[in-house]
Amino acid sequence: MSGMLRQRRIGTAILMAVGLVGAVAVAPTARAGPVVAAGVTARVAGFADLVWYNDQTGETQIWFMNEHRLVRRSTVVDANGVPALVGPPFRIVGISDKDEDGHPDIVWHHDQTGETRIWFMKENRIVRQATVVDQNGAPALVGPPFRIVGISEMDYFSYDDIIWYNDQTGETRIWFMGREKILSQATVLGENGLPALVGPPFRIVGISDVNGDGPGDIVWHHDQTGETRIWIMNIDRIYRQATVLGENGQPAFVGPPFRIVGVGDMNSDGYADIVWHHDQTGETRIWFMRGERVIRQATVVGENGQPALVGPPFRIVGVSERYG
Ligand SMILES: [Ca+2]
Ligand SMILES: [Ca+2]
Ligand SMILES: [Ca+2]
Repeated sequence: MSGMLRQRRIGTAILMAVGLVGAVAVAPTARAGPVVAAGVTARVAGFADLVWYNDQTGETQIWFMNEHRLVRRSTVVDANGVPALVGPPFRIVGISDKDEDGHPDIVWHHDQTGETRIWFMKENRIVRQATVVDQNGAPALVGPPFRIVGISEMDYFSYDDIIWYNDQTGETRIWFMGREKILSQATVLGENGLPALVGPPFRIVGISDVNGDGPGDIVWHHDQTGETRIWIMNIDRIYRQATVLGENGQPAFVGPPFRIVGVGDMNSDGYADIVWHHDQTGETRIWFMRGERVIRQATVVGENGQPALVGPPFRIVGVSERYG
């Protein structure tokens, strides 16, 4: 990717990459500000956007955000400017700036053929489509019991990576990507170096850099207790686990009708935030995070400053991160 490292990957993340992880104590509050290193094309993290999908019409709609404020909404269109309407068996499985051009790209999975397809976007327009391929250039077709649970930068190398979960074994698997090509694969390992196998009632609800050190972290939710749990990752290995704490410092247990619909840095401070949706009122609520701690909450508001309440047939299918 021609040296286009993200700013926030510079620093502790690189030390971790060369095996100094044990020597690096990352205190969230002591996180250094953006640093521009020589020879690196610096990028400024932007606000994450929300992506909605209409189950009836097949419309995909991007909400360009400024923190919890909706700036404008746009329907995704094809190269000719015509709304790109897509339905089952294709399903949106993640949003990411896969080619790091500052625009969120949309990742689809075909439930029957197992194809993973990427829409490379410029704002709300599809500029290129590609099928994910293996090292030999052949389409990488994968289906149940594996399913895609997130797209995130896991190794701070090359492009955003695709994370799979195996519903039968509880394995979490990472495809390290070079644009649409799989460069390598790895099973997520626990602190003890063995595969970290987890099943229901825990469920992966989002993947993004929660502690601000670069690599994406894996966010789980417990369907019964309402606990939100984070695997702080060092590439494919769990570095630390933490339960999300509320503003009062106590574990924050939340369950239905609130549901986590994505994780991404909504206020551009380097720490991923947790986005909830209320199934009954249509409220979208953001937990602004500092590591595993909620520091502030806000309801998403529309262009008029009023709560933007949206429900079926629309649902949030992903939270992007913008760079540039
Ligand atoms: Ca990567
Ligand atoms: Ca991280
Ligand atoms: Ca944030």
